[in-house]
Amino acid sequence: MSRKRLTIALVVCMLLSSILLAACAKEEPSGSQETTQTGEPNESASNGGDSEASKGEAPEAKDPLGKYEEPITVTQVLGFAPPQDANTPKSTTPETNGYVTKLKEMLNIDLKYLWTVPTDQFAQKFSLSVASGELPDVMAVSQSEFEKFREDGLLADLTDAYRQYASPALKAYVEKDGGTALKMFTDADGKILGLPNYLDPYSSLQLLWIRTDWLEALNLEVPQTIEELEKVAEAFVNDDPDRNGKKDTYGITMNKALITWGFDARGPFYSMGAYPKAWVKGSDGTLVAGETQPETRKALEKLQTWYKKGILDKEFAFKDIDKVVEDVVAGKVGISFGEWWYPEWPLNLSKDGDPKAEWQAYPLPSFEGKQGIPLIPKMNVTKILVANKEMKNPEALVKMANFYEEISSPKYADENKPENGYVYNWFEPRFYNPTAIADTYKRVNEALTSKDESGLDPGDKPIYDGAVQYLAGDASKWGHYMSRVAENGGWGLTERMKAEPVVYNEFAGVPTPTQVEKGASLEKLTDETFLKIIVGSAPIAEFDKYVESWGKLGGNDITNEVNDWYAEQSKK
Ligand SMILES: [Ca+2]
Repeated sequence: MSRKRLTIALVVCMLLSSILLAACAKEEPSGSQETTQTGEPNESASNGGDSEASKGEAPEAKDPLGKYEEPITVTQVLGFAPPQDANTPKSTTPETNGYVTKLKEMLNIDLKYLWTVPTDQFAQKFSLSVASGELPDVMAVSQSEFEKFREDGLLADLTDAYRQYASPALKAYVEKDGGTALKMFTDADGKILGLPNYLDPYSSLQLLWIRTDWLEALNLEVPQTIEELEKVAEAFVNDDPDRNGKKDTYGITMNKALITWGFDARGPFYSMGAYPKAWVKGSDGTLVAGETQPETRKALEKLQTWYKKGILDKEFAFKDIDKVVEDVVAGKVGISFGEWWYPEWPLNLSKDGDPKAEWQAYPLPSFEGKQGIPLIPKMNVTKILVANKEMKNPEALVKMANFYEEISSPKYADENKPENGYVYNWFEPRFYNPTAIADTYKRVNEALTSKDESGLDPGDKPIYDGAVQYLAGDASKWGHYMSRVAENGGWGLTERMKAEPVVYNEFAGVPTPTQVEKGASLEKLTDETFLKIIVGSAPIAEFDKYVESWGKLGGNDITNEVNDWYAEQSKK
């Protein structure tokens, strides 16, 4: 599950950063397999020059950026790629990174790399370090690594360090969700063992995207129910919505990976109250695997009829996402379930090919009188910052994170530049605003209404400027405007959906032992069975046999393990 979420975040950021956006441009998959989205911090901590006060017993606030009187050394390891920004001086190395030299100047911390390797060698090198017990002081780790380190007792207690030293800017990010994520990395005694970075869980919310120009061409209304959607989709197949005299369009996109990061079956399933490959709360309060529930059976039955009617592409079971995107861009399809960022890619390309193409987002339709409720992850953790328990100054981890936020603030905008040798993604710890997209959406809309730009953060500016250009008639900014700014656009609707019910994927733990052992073969069984049912090569009754096999082949054990984890969480 976490890999899936990671892929989504990675892809979104790849897409977005290729499209101009500063708010997502600072993104990098590092050796520690994390992916982050960034926003600009909007608070900055005071830069005091106080010397380190003596360690009091009671947690009392200390200067977040207090300079050590004597230099201290903090060790790290790094998997790195060449700087993304072409303006970075060629001579810049991880050791001469502007962040590293500035850290020394401001805090008197010497950052030493035990080793640095190209990103693709990081995982192997890091597991060797783990095996040999030669861990650095500060590490950015995955959830699985965190669990292993915690079980092995390798992690420093960060409670006092965080409570005493975290700057308001850092706290605002780490605890933006009210402390839920932080609690996941706090042990049973209340000791904070890791500081999480995470994304807004709503960033994967499913919406219904429809070509409203096709609706208008055929004199159809926006569908509110699955039944109406089916009628619209049939008309898109049979009634020549593009008016070229050929039967060359189909209704709804889907690709061979049914549950993935785009152009897939999540939207139709969720609309019908089915949540395959998610752990949702069952009627007795325990967690159940969505793929084995009666709602999923019913949804598969419906998808089977859609396939038969030609609403789904006859070739979808052979198509990956790229192929489906080609259909969208070529104007062959008018309905696609998906996320807020579709206008930025690839709907913008569909519009480039056909300026009349109008894509609009709507909430999930209802099914049999019940409103479709989208699924979102309970938690979307991208990486966890931890300290080795041997580390002499664990508070330095927190102070370094404070430093990153400080240096990212507008105050340092002239100094903190690639041409000055600052390579942000070689530096850890970096924490980002989990609600950067939502915050930018809000500020940009306020500025558009008031015509006053003074409330904008530096990262908002390109989005604001693009919106102004779009509103003045520059159609090339449509994708950008419809994704991030328009009230009826992708994020605008996502933001409104925050007031509506959601279903949570409740399991946010590391893979359970049986999942590790049998999860992949169970996923394969699920994928193959569902595809066979949808394309009609197996009858719906196959589902009942599947549910039985799924349980026997490890699913029942996994369900127990997942519920053990769940019971554990509720005790915290
Ligand atoms: Ca046609």
